[in-house]
Amino acid sequence: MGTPSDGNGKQRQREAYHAEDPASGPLTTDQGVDVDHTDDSLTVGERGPTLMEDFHFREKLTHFDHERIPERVVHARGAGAYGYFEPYESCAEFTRAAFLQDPSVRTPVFVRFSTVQGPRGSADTVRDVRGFATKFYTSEGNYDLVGNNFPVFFIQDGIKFPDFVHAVKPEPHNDIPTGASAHDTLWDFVSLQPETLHAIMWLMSDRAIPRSYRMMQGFGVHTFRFVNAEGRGTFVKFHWKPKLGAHSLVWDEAQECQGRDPDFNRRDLWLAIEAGEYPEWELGVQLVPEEDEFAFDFDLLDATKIIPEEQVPVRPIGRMVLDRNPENFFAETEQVAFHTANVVPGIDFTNDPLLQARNFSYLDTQLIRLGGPNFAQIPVNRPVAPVRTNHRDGYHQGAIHRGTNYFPNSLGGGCPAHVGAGGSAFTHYTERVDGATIRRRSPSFQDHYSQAALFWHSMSGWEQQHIVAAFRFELGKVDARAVRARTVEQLARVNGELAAQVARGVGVPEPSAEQAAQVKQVSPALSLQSLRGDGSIRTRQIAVLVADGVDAGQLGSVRETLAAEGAVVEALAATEEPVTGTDGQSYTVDRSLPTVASVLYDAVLLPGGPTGTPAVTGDPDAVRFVRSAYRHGKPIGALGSGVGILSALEPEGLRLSTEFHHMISDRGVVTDTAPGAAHTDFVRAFVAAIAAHRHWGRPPLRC
Ligand code: HDD
Repeated sequence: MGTPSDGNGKQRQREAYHAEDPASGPLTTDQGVDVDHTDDSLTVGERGPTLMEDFHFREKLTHFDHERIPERVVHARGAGAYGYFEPYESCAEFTRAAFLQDPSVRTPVFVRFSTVQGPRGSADTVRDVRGFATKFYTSEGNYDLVGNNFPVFFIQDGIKFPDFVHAVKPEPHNDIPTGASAHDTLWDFVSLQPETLHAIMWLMSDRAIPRSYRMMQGFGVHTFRFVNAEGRGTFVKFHWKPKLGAHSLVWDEAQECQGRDPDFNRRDLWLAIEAGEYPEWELGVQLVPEEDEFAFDFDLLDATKIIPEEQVPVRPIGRMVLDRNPENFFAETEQVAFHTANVVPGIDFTNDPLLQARNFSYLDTQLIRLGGPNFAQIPVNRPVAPVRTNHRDGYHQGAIHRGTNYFPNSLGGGCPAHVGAGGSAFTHYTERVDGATIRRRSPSFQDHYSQAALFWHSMSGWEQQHIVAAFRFELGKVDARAVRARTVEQLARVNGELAAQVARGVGVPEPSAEQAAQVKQVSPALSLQSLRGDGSIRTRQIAVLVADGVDAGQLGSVRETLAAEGAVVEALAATEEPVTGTDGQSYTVDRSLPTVASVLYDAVLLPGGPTGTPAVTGDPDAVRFVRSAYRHGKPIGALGSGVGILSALEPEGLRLSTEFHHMISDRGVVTDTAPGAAHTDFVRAFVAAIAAHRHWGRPPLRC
């Protein structure tokens, strides 16, 4: 990597950083003076006043007092990781961007995932958009793709951003609610600003509660422009598709998870990378020739619209792998500074008014957040490309600049000089724009309902049910009845049945559905059902509930297969004492039931044996565990006596294995009462159930 001053600076900076690492030598002051004692301040006598001359005390406290910087006004809570991007083939036909030319070139990246509404200390599994921001350290300079896990945004023009953010953030009089959109001001805004509706449909869907950052899509949202070496432009939309598929939580589970493990998504990312299970996404692009700019029934410059994948297919162009956790959260994840205007030759903007506003806002915000104009010198923000500017001085200037600081100059040998025209320089795309100064939204931006309806109609039955439940939950938390009613009236313009169901749930009149948007075709690509990924169960967390008397043969066979498939299997028991199996051997317990909960796992296995699982002996934690997994649609495997606990819960109508019927798999509940080790067909069915993630349409439990 280069530095603003010279090529050796980076190395020096690194050395300095490590010299400051307290682990690598004796404790010193900021001035490098060794310290012999940091536990007691300097006082007059053992019980007397503290002395001003204790410079070590004063320095320590002063530094501590200034440890916090302003958190991001949005996307304050996040988690990041390093990795690399590599293209599948050259994209030279469409873009000259160097990092998209050669499949043998790996470009380093840093990615930060985030929630939007909550502060730094809020929980991970809130209902919210997730940020998906990628910094590519390319050979031509840094390129930032600052996207989200939704392909659309809530507003069309960035001048509305402060209004939208004020509305969704905690209310100003009491700073409530934290990390939630279920409150009056957001829904007041939504009910008055129908352009929000499409993104609101996404927010009410399960996309807003991802199971893992590793299992969610990312989108650049805006229409950007690729520019090739001949200067020809092509409109482009960016898509990240996770290799593991896109999977979500259910709302009840997400809420419990906020208490059980507020760091659920952050921990998941960290642990997967530590375990060498590197998350991977495929980068895809939708390309639209410039001459087709007006070929759609929406405006390509409108960030509240998608181009349905069935209309313009997503073309895979490369893959990104995250393979390294940061070493210091503050230095890297907190101080990383993304900016939509960080582009490289070959990638350019369009006149999307939301994007234009962002191109102002991101630089502006870093100036205060990171304390001045030199934040690009912070290691995580530094380009690998050499940096030579005439920018000087300012807070936190780390470079020792030499020579002249203006252009043109002769005294500095004319350096830094311009590169010649047509060379490696970024050249803004030449676009002719005519028009009178005007403060008015284009009529082509006015249809706010068609794509919200497209989304609704493209959902599977269970996804629609979850959306209705989410609207009922959110509006049910809104005190102002008029706001509830107005929102439902807006929903009636999306879909009559949706509006009616929500209206019934929140006790407002059912509006007429006459005005509902017509949908000519659906987009199956929008449903989570179409995003199953590679179908593997790698990194899924499987709980095995064990107790003394567990059938050792069954435990061993299923455990082995699950582990061989890449799943993470944990044995849970009433306490962390090892349990004794039917073979007389002792088996390790990974965690005790009171310290965990079903919401922290993807599936549960109940092995057999006379008293093989704690659920059989009526352990209330175990019974709650199984009940909760069942309600959340999670795969449950039960063998021998383990099946008994399921029958005791009386899922009326669900088919379970009996002595006459061996392995039975019904809506993700896989049971087998056959004696002996787990049979291959049981293991296969259980693995398939885990790969499918969740199972809907289960009958309720009677007990
Ligand atoms: Fe933004 C942060 C994504 C619209 C102004 N935004 C931020 C982050 C992401 C996004 C992922 C966190 C970056 C990080 O991890 O540090 N924002 C989006 C997307 C948008 C969008 C996908 C619409 C397509 N944003 C948007 C608008 C504005 C901003 C319209 C202002 C006009 N966003 C900001 C910001 C933030 C930010 C205030 C807060 C912290 C930061 O920039 O670095 O400038």
